[in-house]
Amino acid sequence: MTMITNHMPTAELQALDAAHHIHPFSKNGEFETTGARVITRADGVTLTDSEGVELLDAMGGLWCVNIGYGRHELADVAARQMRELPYYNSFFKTTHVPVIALSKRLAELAPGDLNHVFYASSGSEANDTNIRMVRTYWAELGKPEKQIIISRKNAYHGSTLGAASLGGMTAMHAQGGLPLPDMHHIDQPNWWAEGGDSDPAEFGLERAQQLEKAILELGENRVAAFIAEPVQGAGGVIIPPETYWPEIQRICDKYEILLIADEVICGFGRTGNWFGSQTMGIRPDIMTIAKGLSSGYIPIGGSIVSDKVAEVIAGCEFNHGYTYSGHPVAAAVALENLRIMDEEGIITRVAEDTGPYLQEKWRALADHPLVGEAKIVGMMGSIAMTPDKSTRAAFAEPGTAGLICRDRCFANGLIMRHVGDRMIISPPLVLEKSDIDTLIERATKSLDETYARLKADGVI
Ligand code: PXG
Repeated sequence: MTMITNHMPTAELQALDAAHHIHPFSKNGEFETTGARVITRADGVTLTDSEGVELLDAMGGLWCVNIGYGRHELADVAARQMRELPYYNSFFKTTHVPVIALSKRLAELAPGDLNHVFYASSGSEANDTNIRMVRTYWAELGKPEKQIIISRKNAYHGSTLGAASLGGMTAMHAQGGLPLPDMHHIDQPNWWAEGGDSDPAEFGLERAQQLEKAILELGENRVAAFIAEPVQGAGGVIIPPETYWPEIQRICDKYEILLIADEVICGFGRTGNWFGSQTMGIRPDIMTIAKGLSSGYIPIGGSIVSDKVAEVIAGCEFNHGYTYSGHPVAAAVALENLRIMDEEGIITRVAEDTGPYLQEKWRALADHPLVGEAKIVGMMGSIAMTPDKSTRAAFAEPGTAGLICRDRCFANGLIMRHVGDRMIISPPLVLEKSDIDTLIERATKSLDETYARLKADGVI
């Protein structure tokens, strides 16, 4: 058998990849002609590919490498834990030290009475847990008809059947017979794209009040929970108007609807606090966590649950769990990641130092002729590209500018993702000021080149 290594020619690796590997969210047939980029190593905020090209990773992998690449402490902890206790479960009245320690730490970090953790290996699985948990909660309270979960159009909550049903992505619902029953989606608070002539504050209120309308229409006795990200990530980093979240909280309180904050992206420092719920001033009953919990070094996710919900669930046998719920190696690595975040003051830097530095430079991108709005909270930002700033016009063919800009970014040594014609960043939180200068310089160059190309093509 041939050993496949980093030293093989790129074309050979690409051919093997195209022959045997099905990529997520991709048109896999294309890899036969174009070949996927082979990433071979990473350190700090920089990736290296098989051709030796270095890329500044302004997406932190997939919004997850919060402490940056190359932290050997995590590898050491994983190796130590694998030697001591590589696996055991917590199904049959057993537990282990890494899961005890991580749960205690998460209870300390999470706001309010969010003191209990149910583990999964990903955000999708954790959201599936949430669906079953909130429905079980109401059933245990004698209200089994409270089944409906309200979410938002264009939301992303994962790819399993349950999580993709919670999500509001039409392209996902179109495949595989989704959504599951008793899922309802209201509009997202995306003022830039959908606000028309309205004032952002009024628009935020209107979008939040859609929740109240939905509860009244569907029946208060039928609605179990509302789920949303504090700031929509994969939907395009949509930072809601300031009026939005207080109104949502008021409505959840008034109708006693459980509030699930999906913190898979916003959690663990991304918005300048441990959790996005703190930044947005909300009091969720459940928080979904994953990604930054381990900085992506190992798969782990979960649901942090309030005393109120946990007490009810504790009264029944909750018939739910994964082989890898609270996996000892994943728990130990996550705990080490949290130690590093805490001891190195990484979140304080996002809140008070490098965060504001990035924010100022990012917002200044709004002066570019192609950029309509440039928004950012903590270290998650987006810019909306438009053919006409004054009318907030969309491109005739959505994604025209986004695709060109994404490719220009790659060519200029920057990984910045596009969602339609929005460009988004979610870099490692350990970005230095010099990295931020490089990021902005490369982003500006890529925007200039995109603008020139759109002009040459007669699109603008
Ligand atoms: N909730 C949110 C808010 C997410 O962003 C999930 C749940 C699901 O997590 P898992 O671990 O099951 O993937 C996510 C994941 C993208 C992209 O291209 C975003 C995600 C995943 C893959 C791609 O923006 N977010």
